[in-house]
Amino acid sequence: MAQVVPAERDLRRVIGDADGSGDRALDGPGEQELLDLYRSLVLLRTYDERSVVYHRQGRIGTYAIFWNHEAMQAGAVHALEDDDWIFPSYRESAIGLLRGMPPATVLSWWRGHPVGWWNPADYNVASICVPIATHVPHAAGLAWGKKLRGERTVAIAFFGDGATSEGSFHEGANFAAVTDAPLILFCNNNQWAISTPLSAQTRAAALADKAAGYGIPGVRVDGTDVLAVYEATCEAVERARAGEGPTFIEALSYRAAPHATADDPRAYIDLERVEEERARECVGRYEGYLRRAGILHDELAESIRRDATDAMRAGIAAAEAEPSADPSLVFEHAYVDPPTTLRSDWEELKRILG
Ligand SMILES: Cc1ncc(C[n+]2csc(CCOP(=O)(O)OP(=O)(O)O)c2C)c(N)n1
Ligand SMILES: [Mg+2]
Repeated sequence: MAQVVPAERDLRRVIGDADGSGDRALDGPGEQELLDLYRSLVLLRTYDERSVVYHRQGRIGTYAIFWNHEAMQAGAVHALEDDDWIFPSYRESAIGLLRGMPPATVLSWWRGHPVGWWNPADYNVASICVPIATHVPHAAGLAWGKKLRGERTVAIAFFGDGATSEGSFHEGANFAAVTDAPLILFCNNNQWAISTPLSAQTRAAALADKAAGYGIPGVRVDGTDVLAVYEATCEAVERARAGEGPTFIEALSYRAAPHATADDPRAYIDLERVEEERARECVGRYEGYLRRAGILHDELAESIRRDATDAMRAGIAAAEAEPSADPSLVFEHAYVDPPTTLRSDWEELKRILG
């Protein structure tokens, strides 16, 4: 049984300040792996920034922005093997790109087109979960199942600070704990659930302290430090593969962009705090670390950015080249006997579409 204590107050860090003080070297990854991690960060950042533009141009629908969450996503995924399962929320919509999913697929999802719904088994990436926390029990069940079959696969579920107040989170966490399921509960604590601040969400001093209630370890990391996230997730993966059960990771940041393209946070957020967070955003922090270590230089950074931009250009072109979806799909497959209102809605839509 793992020793369970309240989570550390100090956030784990590997990347130091801009002057390099506090930089730490990691044992595991070599230069190539460190650059691969940078490539992933840039790909996610480019995906996110382009998506906001595509939304403003009317080319995708409402979009959940993940600007400055890239370090949590890339850091955690790089600690996994390809057989391991990822359960994303809407905030991690593009995480499949790190498993080779084409940008066109995720863009199609945000366009509401059926080709955006991939087969989870193709990438070991579950469907994007929009209801808060309902994927936590799914991830716990998958992880337990893998364990029962004697496989070494682990699963990771990403969710927000707000999700820790949901019943599904508690059920999933408890279930995973009592079955010693190889699960990583990864909490993106950006301190906001749309306009609800963390202070109105919980009386816990730290979200990671909730882990003690399930008898599992809770770890706190700086969510904008991709290497701290990577290191903490590697340790959680190791525990899970060793049969020691789940770990709760709280990655702390401050949401520096609107919740989604339909949100205007100026009405509720601390704008000064947003500016501070933007000044220490995660891609720039890691870029500084790599430059100080002599691993990254202008030309290489430029070519990595260009590759990501090209991938996005090709992605939106491919998504827009898809033939329009059949609108009847919206009405099918939910009911054996559709209610009369649904039938009349469909008749009306057909009339409008001519
Ligand atoms: C079960 C459920 N209740 C309410 C909502 C509406 N909703 C969408 S996003 C959101 C905030 C979630 O915040 P958090 O868990 O912190 O994740 P973040 O968006 O900050 O990544 C809410 C309440 C929902 N999607 N599902
Ligand atoms: Mg949140």
